[in-house]
Amino acid sequence: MEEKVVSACPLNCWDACSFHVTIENQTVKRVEGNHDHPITKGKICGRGRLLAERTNSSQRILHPLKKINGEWVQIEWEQALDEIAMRMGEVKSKYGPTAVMHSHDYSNNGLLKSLDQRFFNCFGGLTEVVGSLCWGAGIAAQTWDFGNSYSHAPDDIENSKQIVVWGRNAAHTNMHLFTRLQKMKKKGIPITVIDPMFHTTAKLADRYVAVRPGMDGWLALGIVKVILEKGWQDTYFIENFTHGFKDLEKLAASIKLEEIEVKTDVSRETIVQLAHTYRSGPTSTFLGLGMQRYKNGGNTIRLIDALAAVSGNIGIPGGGCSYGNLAVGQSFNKQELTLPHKRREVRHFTRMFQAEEILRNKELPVEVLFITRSNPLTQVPDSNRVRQAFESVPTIVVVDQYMTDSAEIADYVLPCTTVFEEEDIYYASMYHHYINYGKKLVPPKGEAKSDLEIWSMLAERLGFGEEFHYTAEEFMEMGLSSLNKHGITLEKLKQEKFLELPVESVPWSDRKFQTPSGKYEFTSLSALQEGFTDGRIKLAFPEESAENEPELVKKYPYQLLTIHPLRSNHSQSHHLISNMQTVVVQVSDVIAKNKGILSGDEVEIFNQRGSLKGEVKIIKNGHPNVINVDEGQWHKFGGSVNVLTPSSESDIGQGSTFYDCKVDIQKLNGSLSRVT
Ligand SMILES: Nc1nc2c(c(=O)[nH]1)N[C@H]1C(S)=C(S)[C@@H](COP(=O)(O)OP(=O)(O)OC[C@H]3O[C@@H](n4cnc5c(=O)[nH]c(N)nc54)[C@H](O)[C@@H]3O)O[C@H]1N2
Ligand SMILES: Nc1nc2c(c(=O)[nH]1)N[C@H]1C(S)=C(S)[C@@H](COP(=O)(O)OP(=O)(O)OC[C@H]3O[C@@H](n4cnc5c(=O)[nH]c(N)nc54)[C@H](O)[C@@H]3O)O[C@H]1N2
Ligand code: SF4
Ligand SMILES: [Mo]
Repeated sequence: MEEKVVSACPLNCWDACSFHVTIENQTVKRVEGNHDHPITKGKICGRGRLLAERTNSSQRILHPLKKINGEWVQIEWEQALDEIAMRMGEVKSKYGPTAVMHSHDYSNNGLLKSLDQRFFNCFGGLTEVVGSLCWGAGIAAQTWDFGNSYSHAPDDIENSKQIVVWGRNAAHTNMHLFTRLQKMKKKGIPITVIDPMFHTTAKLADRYVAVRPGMDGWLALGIVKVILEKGWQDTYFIENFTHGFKDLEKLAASIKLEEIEVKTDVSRETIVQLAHTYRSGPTSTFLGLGMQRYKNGGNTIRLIDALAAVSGNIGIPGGGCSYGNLAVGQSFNKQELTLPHKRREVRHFTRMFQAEEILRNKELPVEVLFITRSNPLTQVPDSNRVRQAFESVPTIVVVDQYMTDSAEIADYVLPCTTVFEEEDIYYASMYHHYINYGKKLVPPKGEAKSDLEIWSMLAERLGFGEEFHYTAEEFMEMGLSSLNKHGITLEKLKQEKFLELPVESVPWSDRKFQTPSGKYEFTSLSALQEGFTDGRIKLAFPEESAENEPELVKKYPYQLLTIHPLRSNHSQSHHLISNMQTVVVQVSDVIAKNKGILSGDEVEIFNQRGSLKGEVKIIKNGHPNVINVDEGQWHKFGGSVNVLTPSSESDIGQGSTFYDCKVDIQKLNGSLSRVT
């Protein structure tokens, strides 16, 4: 008999959707949207629906595997865990706990997933990856400017008179914002999209601005300049609630609008129109993550924040500069879950430089590498280097559901459960502030175990088992303990399936900012405290730009973007969708014309780090210098575009610089032979 149960999407995504999952004979049949959820309202995307297939697929890893003489051999859990624990113990007594490294990301948004930190803290420490491939520069920027990164509640868009979507491909990545944009458009609210790619979100816009990649900060300063020249700024807000405005004024005065036009490829007329947009608000700005994945990314976001502040759009209904919504994750009692006081020694490698650090640290080498909730061989930049670094590590343990590129190079692969085979609380610190409950719905396939079970069994063997002598329920209660005073308990969550967190719908409406001065800071005092020489906003160029690297750009003239795929969360779907198994190289019509390239041609794109072959699809109307290859492709289907991207770090926040990347392109003769 079929049964429909409420569950939740675990994927790293803006939307944190609520599901109805149909179960029959202990098997997941279908995943659909839950109409009762106030934000996600019954609509989900293909990635969510595919979670049924992710659970049922015959490609799942069903048993622990060990690589012996280059071949995978199935072994018992007991053997796998005994051997891994013994190796960890040996390494710890010889070198200390930092000889064990944990490379992880956030592929699953479950609260209990943070228990990996409890495990390593109780182990005594580790080499930990810090910073973010995803949004580090922008989070640091907003933290400097506002003291935190908070978003307006989704429905507050109803109060906007102008909407600017700045570097967020909502149609592909944030479907419930897209639905709201469509609604607002119908109501006649003007929508502006600023993005070098003319994608589905751009098509919806009333005004589309094809900014030169990495130059959004300059554009924002241009708009500020016009606002100040015309006297359209919110003087009351600036005088009473901000710090450092004079520095911003000086920066604006230091550059001519003509220069901004030339550098950004945006005309004066458009810049003036954008100033009007910010003047005739409330104007809500939805920042994406695209324009901060550059060397100058932090300053870019600071300049856009500054524009929202100068134009009086902070702390008002229908306004805001919405990026992350950290208030969500900050609501939980993570201290009690992760026990940070237990760690004795820790070494930090940034996510961006994890490969370089492994290769560089010869005196205290990484002896054991754990990879969980991530697929770094595909997702971390400069993947040839990542491969080289990881292959130099004596023991690699991967916990995953599938034989990914990262799993392929491991010594042990431990099979883990999918969302429907385990219980957890799901949330995203991105778009809305509801948390969802997900029950265990079906038995694990094969011998798969949850991450929590795996950490618990290893902890037992390593002598700190008692720290894991709690049930999943008890751990969830621990995490929710900070919310009990607001009436949020596990019992209530289980009953209602989703609950609204006590998070403000219109952040900063009291004009009390979490910065050292308590004001909005155009010049950041936190920056000074963190040891930066001054906290002023800088007007900088991307790293791989004609201004910074003229010789390099002569050799590799085209901007390579590597945006997120529509039908996959990063690398998670390609093996399950047959027509996603090639590399598609999207080339602007201008480049294609210059190079005599036609749609369907086989091409190679290359730079100083690597090369990648793929089939051309011509794109139009965006910035003329852009080539895009969606990130996430598997080695066996042609390979990850990260063979080309730079491992560098953003100006602030230890963020990535994936899109700060130049390539050249050449047409190949003959048909594309796939790597198998
Ligand atoms: N379908 C799908 N949805 C996803 C994900 C996925 O993998 N697939 N991943 C999830 C995750 S982890 C994240 S972080 C979010 C990301 O959500 P988004 O920020 O919406 O997505 P990105 O693909 O990172 O691309 C950002 C956009 O930035 C644009 N861009 C690139 N460079 C610049 C620039 O210099 N200036 C401007 N203005 N725009 C620029 C790109 O053209 C693209 O449209 O999406 C989440 N949702
Ligand atoms: N070129 C380029 N590269 C990028 C980006 C880009 O825009 N361009 N975007 C970056 C961004 S924003 C992000 S967030 C990162 C994402 O990087 P990752 O998080 O490494 O990417 P995923 O492909 O989602 O890989 C997650 C892996 O975790 C596994 N997994 C899923 N659920 C679980 C679980 O519960 N437990 C365990 N142990 N494993 C699980 C999946 O099977 C999958 O193999 O990629 C970054 N890489
Ligand atoms: S991937 Fe995002 S949009 Fe799709 S179902 Fe999951 S949370 Fe919703
Ligand atoms: Mo991300």
